[in-house]
Amino acid sequence: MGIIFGIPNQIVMKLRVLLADITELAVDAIVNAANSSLLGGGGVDGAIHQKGGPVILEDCMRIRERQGECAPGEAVITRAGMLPARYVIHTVGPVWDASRPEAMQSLLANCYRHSMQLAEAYGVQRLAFPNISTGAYHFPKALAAKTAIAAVQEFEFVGVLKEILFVCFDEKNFGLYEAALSK
Ligand code: AR6
Repeated sequence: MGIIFGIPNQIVMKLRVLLADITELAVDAIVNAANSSLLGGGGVDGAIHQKGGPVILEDCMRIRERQGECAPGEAVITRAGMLPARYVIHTVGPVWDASRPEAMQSLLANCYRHSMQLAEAYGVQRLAFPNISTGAYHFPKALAAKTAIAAVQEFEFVGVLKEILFVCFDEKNFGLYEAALSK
């Protein structure tokens, strides 16, 4: 299920919008809306660690030993444990600050960009994103959808990624993505 949209000048890239639980998708990689600690939390982060099992946390701890915390806008990759996906790309969205909307958009766009860069470096063809920062981090949903779609449409793909899925968990986000991509 879902709706397929093409990016006009990149005919091989498909964008899909789904209303689904991202932990159930058998894609090459799913993206986690993590926090800087990389040690897990609630929302989609909690669901990914819970269903994927301890392997994900083990890999996150190794990354922390190597590089410390993950800054907002950055991304790291781990195995996916018991999840049907092959990898989990953990990115840290910005905590919404209404006094700095442009900085917020730029950080959120970086989450998408850095996740796609990492995905291509690992040979990922199908990548699924949740609606990063629109839960506990309170980024306004309409602005987040616009920012996410622009980041994907403007990304210079090297040719590895074939399909990007925007996985929505609520009707409001699903409607926003559908409307934005139908234009
Ligand atoms: N599948 C797809 N989307 C989901 C799922 C799921 N299983 N569960 C929730 N969502 P949030 P944030 C949606 O709060 O705003 C965590 O505690 C949810 O409806 O998960 O980036 C982290 O550890 C919303 O649209 O992430 C951080 O501390 C979207 O995922 C903090 O929350 C993001 O909501 C990150 O906050």
